[in-house]
Amino acid sequence: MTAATKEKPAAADEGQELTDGFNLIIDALKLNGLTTIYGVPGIPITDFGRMAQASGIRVLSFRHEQNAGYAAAIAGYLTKKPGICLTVSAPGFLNGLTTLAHATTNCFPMILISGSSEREIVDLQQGDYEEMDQLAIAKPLCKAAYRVLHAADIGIGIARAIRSAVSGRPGGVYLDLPAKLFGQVMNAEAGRKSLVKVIDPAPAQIPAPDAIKRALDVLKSARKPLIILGKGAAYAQADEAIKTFVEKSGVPFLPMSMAKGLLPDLHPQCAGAARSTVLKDSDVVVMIGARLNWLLSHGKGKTWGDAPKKFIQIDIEPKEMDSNVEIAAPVVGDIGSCMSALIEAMGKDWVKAPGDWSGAVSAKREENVAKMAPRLMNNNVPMDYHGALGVLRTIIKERPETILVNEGANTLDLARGVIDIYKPRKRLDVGTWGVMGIGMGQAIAAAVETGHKVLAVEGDSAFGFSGMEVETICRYGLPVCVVIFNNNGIYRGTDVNKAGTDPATTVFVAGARYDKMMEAFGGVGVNATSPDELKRAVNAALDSGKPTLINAVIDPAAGSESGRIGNLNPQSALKKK
Ligand code: OXT
Ligand code: ADP
Ligand code: MG
Repeated sequence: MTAATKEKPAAADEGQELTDGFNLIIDALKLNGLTTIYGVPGIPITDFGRMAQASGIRVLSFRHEQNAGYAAAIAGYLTKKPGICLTVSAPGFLNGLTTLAHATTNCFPMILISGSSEREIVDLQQGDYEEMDQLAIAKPLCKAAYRVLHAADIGIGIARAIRSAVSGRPGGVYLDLPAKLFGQVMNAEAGRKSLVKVIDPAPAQIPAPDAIKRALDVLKSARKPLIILGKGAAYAQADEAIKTFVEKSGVPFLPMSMAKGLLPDLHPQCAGAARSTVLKDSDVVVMIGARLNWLLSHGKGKTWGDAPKKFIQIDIEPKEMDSNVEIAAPVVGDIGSCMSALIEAMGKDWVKAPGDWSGAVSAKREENVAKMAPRLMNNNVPMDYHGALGVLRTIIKERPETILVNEGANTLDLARGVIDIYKPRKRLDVGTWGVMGIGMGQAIAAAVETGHKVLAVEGDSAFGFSGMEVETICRYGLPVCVVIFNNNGIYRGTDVNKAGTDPATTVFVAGARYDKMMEAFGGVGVNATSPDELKRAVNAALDSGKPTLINAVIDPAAGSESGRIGNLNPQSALKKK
């Protein structure tokens, strides 16, 4: 029996100061510095949201839990504190669940807190309001899942959730709060004592000296070394140490999508524009907070060429080692500690990467940059991707503090290459799953958590997954400029249904005016048909900070199927022409 069930009924002990589940949850969150909640209200958490707001917690109310969840997940990534998403039971919970799984897959710390129906009724399947065994459903999709049944356990429950989310490899945690818990009353002093402030929630994990020595021995043997920076490195916020390691080693580095800007894309060692070459020709690869998953062709095959490769992998998760190929030098620890240990062990006399290799990488990079340059200057009407992105690239160069959110297929893949990023954690996107729908949630959280202006570059399909949140952006007056690359469809707007009945599966209403959506809620809407118009509209939006949506009219024939990952798209050999 816990303390709560031992408590005398409130009325029996007149004069004692009381607290309840509502207040204890709020106090526990605040005690741990969790002062922003993303969610959707309703039974049984409506009053909780009101009370949290009244207590000074910022409670951002969304139009759909999935968008609130994506906001919470990216808030976790940006702050290293678990982002909190709050939902109602069954359907609200399920709407949030995709994002909990997404957070876990991407190694972002997040806590999904859902109200739930009464255990006794749920377990007997007697048909409660929004009945569902949420804890059981959440478990396989997240890093940890807990339920709190007694008010006196709220402090411990929230502490466990926080520690589980941020320690080791970060991930998503589910916290189940049955409706009855909120109203449970207990002695206020006992309640205060039951709260837990989590000390050192993500303890440093120091790498073993042997592992450091092994890694440097392998690196020393390299003739064509390469560093790959992943979003785990960006998450770690060890920016200076990473920069020192990269520069001291002199090794070319390739940033994964969300690691762009950890060191500027225009850094002389950046190999982003020579991707194929460095993957193929390198002989030793240092992975820093990046996994050898599909985005890196699992570390093998054509992408990696025929030459033998040795991998050094730096990661907080020991099980990541050898997940796809042999890791010659595993270094397990947090990236900050690993970088410091490596830098120290390199000493003063470390010999930089061979100049002929660095020179070859630079030459390839310059060649690719030069090839792309004229395409970015085109002023075609209707716009193609490069013409439109050329404008946005210059704007981000002039405003490097701006956070770029990016989703779509062509809109994603081309923007990733074209728009240089200059500072850490300024590029947010679809992540490990390539999921559409992160756009507005990420844009909102980025603005809320950082105070910086946000430019969301969205495919018209991608935007559709979270588009209703433009109302949320307007309601909170957030400095978000959404640019929709409107090519009338998924990948292209030119597909035809050969049966001649309904529209083809990948096309949308032609010539749609998404800008009107923003106007409907009091924001600024602009229809941009040329790069010049686009440039003017984005600059005005970022100057004013007013919620703005620009419908950028893109040639419907400009894109390609699945963007840069068409190779993953199975095609029927029996397809009728
Ligand atoms: O070295 P080489 O020669 O190879 O050249 C490379 C670089 O060196 C060079 N480069 C440069 N050159 C010059 N200058 C600069 N600065 C420069 N930088 C780089 O350029 C090339 C390419 O470089 P890159 O990009 O680094 O390399 P590459 O080879 O592409 O990298 C491989 C990958 C795998 C790492 C990379 O491609 C990647 O990260 N890809 C992620 C892809 C992804 O996640 N896509 C999203 C999913 S697609 C699909 O699933 C979609 N759906 C289905 C769906 C989804 N996803 N989710 C849900 C919930 N439901 C359904 C849908 C519905 S997309 C989609 C909507 C699409 O329609 P939209 O309207 O939204 O979008 P549009 O397509 O615009 O219409
Ligand atoms: P990307 O998609 O950019 O390649 P991934 O999400 O695949 O990046 O990989 C991120 C990796 O970073 C994960 O394996 C995760 O365990 C690791 N990671 C996250 N945070 C840290 C940290 N603080 N220290 C070390 N490794 C970390
Ligand atoms: Mg499109």
